Amino acid sequence: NQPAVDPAVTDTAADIATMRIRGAATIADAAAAALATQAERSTATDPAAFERNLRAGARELYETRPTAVSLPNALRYVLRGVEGETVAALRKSTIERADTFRTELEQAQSTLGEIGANRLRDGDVVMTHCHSTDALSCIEAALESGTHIEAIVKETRPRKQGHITARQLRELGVPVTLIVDNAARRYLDEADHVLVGADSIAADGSVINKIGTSGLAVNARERGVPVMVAAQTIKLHPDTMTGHTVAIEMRDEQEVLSLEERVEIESPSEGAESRSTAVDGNDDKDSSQSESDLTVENPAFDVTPPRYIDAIVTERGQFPPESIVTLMRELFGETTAEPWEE
Ligand code: RUB
Repeated sequence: NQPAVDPAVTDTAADIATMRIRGAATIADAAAAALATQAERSTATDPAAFERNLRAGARELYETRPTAVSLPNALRYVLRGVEGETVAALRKSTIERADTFRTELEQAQSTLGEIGANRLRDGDVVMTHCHSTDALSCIEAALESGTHIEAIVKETRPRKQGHITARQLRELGVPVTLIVDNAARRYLDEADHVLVGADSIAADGSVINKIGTSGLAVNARERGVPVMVAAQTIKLHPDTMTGHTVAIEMRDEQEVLSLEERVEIESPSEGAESRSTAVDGNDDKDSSQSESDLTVENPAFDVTPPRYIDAIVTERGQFPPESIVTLMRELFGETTAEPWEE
């Protein structure tokens, strides 16, 4: 009667869902680590129960956020390498496979960084959007080879991941100009590159990344600034080879509009009393919220068509977006049933 999913895995899933763990590569790393923990701590006494529990853990992780394909790709990689006749052998292979995944992930990011750094010249100004560890790896590699880089960092509403980017770039000694998203077009005149990461890349070369990426890419094209996407191959979305589209995550409206702000828009005359009860969350207004004609939409990602992207930089080299499908076929081949559904 042991719980199917270890509490540590449930905690990781909650951290991913609430974005304490965020960013496609970091999510993939955490998911692989969680599967290793599930294997380590499993009290299953027979191989079938062990595998059932592992699959249940993978499913719980899979269901957290829908857009970054690095998450299912990580789960697939680990689960497909699990082998053995006994619980001990299954445990060992799961832990080894998760370790290999995490090591390769780190290696891929640093190789990608060196490849991406070749596109950056001494004195270049790079405009960033959101926070991408793959994109930062390119800047870090450029700095290591003595190239001076400056950055214009977009704040990235609603969650301001640009602040994480600004902090990490400052730690690397990069001069940073932080701007609100709406100032991007104006500052593109001062940029030599737009550099972003990806949550998923589709077979046609479309890039799915933080909301606002597509508008930035269109403006960059109009201004003649090349757009470079830094993305390890675990960001390639195998389902898109068979015509599936990538699900775009819709997040909580309160990331955009707090309960207090909603009250101010809907009933500005009600004053402080209604504001404080709304913040407490136990005002009657809460229940009427669903009937309100004030709708907030909060998509977390958007799709940038391949024609606005100059290069996709991976650990396997850089590609024009239209040719990424060749690499995808080589790496993923035919898609089969998901291991957590078996
Ligand atoms: C993060 C985001 C990042 C990609 C790539 O969105 O869009 O650009 O995940 O990041 P969120 P990395 O903050 O909603 O997770 O290069 O680190 O994988």
